[in-house]
Amino acid sequence: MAIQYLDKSTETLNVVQALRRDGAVVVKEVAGHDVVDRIVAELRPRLDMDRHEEATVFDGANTLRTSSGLLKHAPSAAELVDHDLVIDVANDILLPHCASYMIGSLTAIEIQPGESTQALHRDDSLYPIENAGMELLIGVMWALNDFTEEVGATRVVPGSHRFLRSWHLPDVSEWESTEMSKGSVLFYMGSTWHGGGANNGDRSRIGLINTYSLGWLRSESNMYLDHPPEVVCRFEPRLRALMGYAAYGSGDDLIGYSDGDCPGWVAEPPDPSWNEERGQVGRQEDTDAQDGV
Ligand SMILES: O=C(O)CCC(=O)C(=O)O
Repeated sequence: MAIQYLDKSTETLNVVQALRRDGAVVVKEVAGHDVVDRIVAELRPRLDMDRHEEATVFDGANTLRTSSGLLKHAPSAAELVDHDLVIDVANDILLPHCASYMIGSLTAIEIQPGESTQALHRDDSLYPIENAGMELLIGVMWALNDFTEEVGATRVVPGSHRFLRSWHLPDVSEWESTEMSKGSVLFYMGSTWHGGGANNGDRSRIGLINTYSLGWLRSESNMYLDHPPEVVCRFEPRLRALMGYAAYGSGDDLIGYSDGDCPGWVAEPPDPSWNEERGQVGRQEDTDAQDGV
């Protein structure tokens, strides 16, 4: 099975179909070089501050990472984090299982020459549940420079997302290197086995990897501490909501409310029809029915 490479003019449906079938898909050259270069320039000081002091084997001894407050330090990354294509794909994969979703994590990763392979893994293993057919999150890796196998392009095991039980492992030796040119984007399922590649070249590989998780899960990184209100107010309402500055659900089923309602950070509160369709908990009719009224 080979990972599909689609043109940016392709319909979202084709991206979603390939992602569902193979567990991963690349869309070529979605982001312009100007925005990508600006993001790298904004990230540079933060990446250079990573002194590997807390680097684990998983993080890599020759890999620079920055995630905390990523959008504060690299505001241009908002264009990719909140890109229409990403939102369209996330809507298709995640919304059948939640009323809204949130950013799980935002991380820039620079794999430097001399780095060895990162262990293949699934991003959804941090949540102690597995439900067949329900992806808990999706991962989106943007190539901020050219990804080649030699410099550590992300390794992906196509089809590995179908192995829904962690004790039934796919053959992880069947990984493919997702070589892609600068500005391209790799989508993968939370259950898809993947990992960073070894860098045997003479330049580094820089990517921005973001996850989007079901809105009723706790997000992997703490968006509120990483991006306090004075930072978040610089962004558009849709991105603010993705960063958690919006309640999940509506009516009596609100999660993450503030002052009993959707935080005033979002111009448009969530559409309450979602809750009406499934029936709210705690309606007067329910109480009356329980009381035999
Ligand atoms: O850098 C990459 O290509 C993948 C990194 C990754 O999957 C991770 O650090 O969780």
